[in-house]
Amino acid sequence: MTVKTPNDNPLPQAEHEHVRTGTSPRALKAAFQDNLNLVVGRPLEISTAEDRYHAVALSVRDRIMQRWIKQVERWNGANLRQVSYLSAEFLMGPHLGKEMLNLGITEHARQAMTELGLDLDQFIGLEEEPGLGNGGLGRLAACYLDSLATVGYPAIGYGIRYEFGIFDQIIKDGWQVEVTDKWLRFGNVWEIARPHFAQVVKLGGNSEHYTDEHGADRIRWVPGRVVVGTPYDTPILGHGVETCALLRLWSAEAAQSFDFADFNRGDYYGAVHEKVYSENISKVLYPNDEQIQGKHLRLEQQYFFVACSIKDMIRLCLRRGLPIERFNEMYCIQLNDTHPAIAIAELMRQLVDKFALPWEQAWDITRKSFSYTNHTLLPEALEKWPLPLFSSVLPRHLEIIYEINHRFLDEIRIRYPGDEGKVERMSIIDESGEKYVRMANLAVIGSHAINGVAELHSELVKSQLFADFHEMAPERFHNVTNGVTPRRFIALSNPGLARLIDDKIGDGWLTDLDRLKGLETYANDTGFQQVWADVKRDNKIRLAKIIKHRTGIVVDPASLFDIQVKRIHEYKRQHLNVLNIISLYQRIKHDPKYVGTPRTFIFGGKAAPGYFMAKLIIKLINSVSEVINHDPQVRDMIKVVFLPDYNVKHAQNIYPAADLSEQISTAGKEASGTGNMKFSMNGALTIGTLDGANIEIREEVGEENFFLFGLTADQVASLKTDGYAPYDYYHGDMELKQAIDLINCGLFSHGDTRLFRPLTDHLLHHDEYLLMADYRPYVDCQQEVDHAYRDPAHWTHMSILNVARMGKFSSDRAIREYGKNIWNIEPLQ
Ligand code: NBG
Repeated sequence: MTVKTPNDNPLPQAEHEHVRTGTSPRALKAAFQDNLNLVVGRPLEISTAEDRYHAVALSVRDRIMQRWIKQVERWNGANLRQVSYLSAEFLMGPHLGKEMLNLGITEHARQAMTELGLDLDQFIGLEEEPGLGNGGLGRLAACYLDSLATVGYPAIGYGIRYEFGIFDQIIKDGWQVEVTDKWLRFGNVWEIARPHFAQVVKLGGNSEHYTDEHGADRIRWVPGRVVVGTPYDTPILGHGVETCALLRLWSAEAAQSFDFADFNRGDYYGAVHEKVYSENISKVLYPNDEQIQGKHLRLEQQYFFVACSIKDMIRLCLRRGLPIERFNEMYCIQLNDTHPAIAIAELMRQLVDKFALPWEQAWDITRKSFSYTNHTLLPEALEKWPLPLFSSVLPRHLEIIYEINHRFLDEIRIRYPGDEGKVERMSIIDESGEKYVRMANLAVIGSHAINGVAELHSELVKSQLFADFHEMAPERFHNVTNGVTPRRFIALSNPGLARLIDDKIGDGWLTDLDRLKGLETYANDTGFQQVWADVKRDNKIRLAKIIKHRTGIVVDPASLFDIQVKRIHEYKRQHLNVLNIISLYQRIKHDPKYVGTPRTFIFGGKAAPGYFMAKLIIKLINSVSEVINHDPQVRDMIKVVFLPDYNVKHAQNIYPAADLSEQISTAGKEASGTGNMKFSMNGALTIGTLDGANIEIREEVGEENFFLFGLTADQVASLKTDGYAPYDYYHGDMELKQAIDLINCGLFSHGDTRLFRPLTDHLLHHDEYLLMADYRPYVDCQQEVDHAYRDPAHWTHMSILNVARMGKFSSDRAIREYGKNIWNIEPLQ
């Protein structure tokens, strides 16, 4: 078994039996009963399932805390450089199952529950999803914490404890409806509040000059108001090790002193208002894919968590006895996209205003501390703040940014005399129209290392997005291809597959994913192929039940499960998938003798609440689903399912059941993708473009084991410059024309010919993401998939090879690359 049983550990018997920390079934049973009675305060007989979940979770938490305590001692002992991973999002997924897996106690816990007549899996299923992220970026941060802990780098993930995470999605009449996510409703057993480490954060106001006690001219920030950030800590245990990472999330509260002042003046309601206003800062996660430019609260949110985190680092640095001048020896601060980029100005403010370091020295410390990961090239996703808004929230930071910019642009003018175009492009301040602060430029200028998240993306970062910066300092640009944790996405999600792999190549692969290579030898072994296919079939049966339960749709587990789950966005092209489905539908309708591979098309994903087109795509999927699933002539050949509320918890049932993974973004638009890795690790084959990490996945698994189609990033670019005419494709391809016409004639909208017009009109006249151009190659490639699936032995062979060759995509590899190339740090022993 992968899951090392605690009996493998050379622990004295007494430790296995200890109620708070022991890992034997007996100890776990006693712990559960203790926690249920003494902490939850309920007798077993009348306790609810939630009570019992709490008792199990508390028992697991005790065992993590025991390891965490040792970890703190280790950190404090050694003068180690520590990673501070600053991220506005951490999409952790439910903890219980994963923590038990990493502790290696799942089977013992299950036995303990069974002896009490209880079902462990029911409790695992009950946990609320802590949805503190939108999608890939937040989930990546969570995978990286798991790997930081497993590899053994000292690390803290700093973020925001949103009261409301990503909304829950329900589907009404085919439309997405957003419901607030109340993940904290029943409390959160995994976190511990640390009010004694709370930090005060200033906002608004102005800056002023003053003379200090040595007669020097100094500047200070006189805030308009202050809020308090309280940290909530969740230790994240690594797999099969004793090391943990820490997730420290800040929650905003009103500053007491302000309240009292108002109370004394008798302004009770004013004080309450202030409290509510302050708490709003960490109230809700903002969606991505939506313009955030004008959102005052979002800027406050970003600054809030960054200021708390930088102060926390300074506190720890000084506590360790290091002078502030050595801050960068203790910390490498990773900016997960530009959301926390204001940290650069904040550290400068602390060093210059508070610690009175000379500017040059402060800048040197700052640049040595920071590195920045870019996660997107989409221009609309690049953060910039209108100057008036910025200066109203962060007046002192704006001055600091001006100073950084002024010095930087002087350098540019010396290096490139007369090139004012360059100066304009590289400036932190966008002055082309209304003035903005460009956070990406600040991040690049203030970091010693900048990286993209897949090879192609990193190349485009260098050649397009930051071409001027790259030309000036190429050595600062890196690539670290994303990775995902195989603990959650293989072992926990797909225990059947994990067991099968263990049986063949032994354990150890979960923390050394390259060992999966050992499976290659068996790719042609018919016996092995059979058990491999059995595991897949069982997973499909499991998903079919979930689909039935959640949508009422009955699907055939023997059909090809063709799955596209991810955020809904035009560049990800869920509607290209739909066009293929409609064409297939047409073909079956028109040809009574049609033979093809029966397929179940499964979609899942949320659309940003303000993103009209994405919401219309969801409606289209559901409308097509309704018509096709009810048509007796086709419904045995194709089914279309939209699974609502795609999140980490649901994803764990989806990846293992996929035969085909849809990764069909317009080349050059998907920075990396990580779902593509999770599917492939679970034995799905990919149909995809040469985009993001698809390219590297294809390189690894072999081009013969990957269904490739579509324009390359270069071809996309030249087609656009040469003048792209989507209409020509429509007229040149009968099937495409029919598919679009069918949508427009109201077949999928009860005769409403206008409903989907915004979508089809956009495709015919603009088609920014080149669906029309990629339609034919995509549809043809889907035909190849059809043929391939009809040879089960060969399909399984390809599936095995996909898994066997996924070693590169472990987040452990990615984290080691960061450690070596960007952070220059050593793991704890
Ligand atoms: C996303 C990209 C994905 C990538 C993840 C993680 C943002 C801004 N970017 O392609 O779209 O896999 O980041 O790097 O969410």
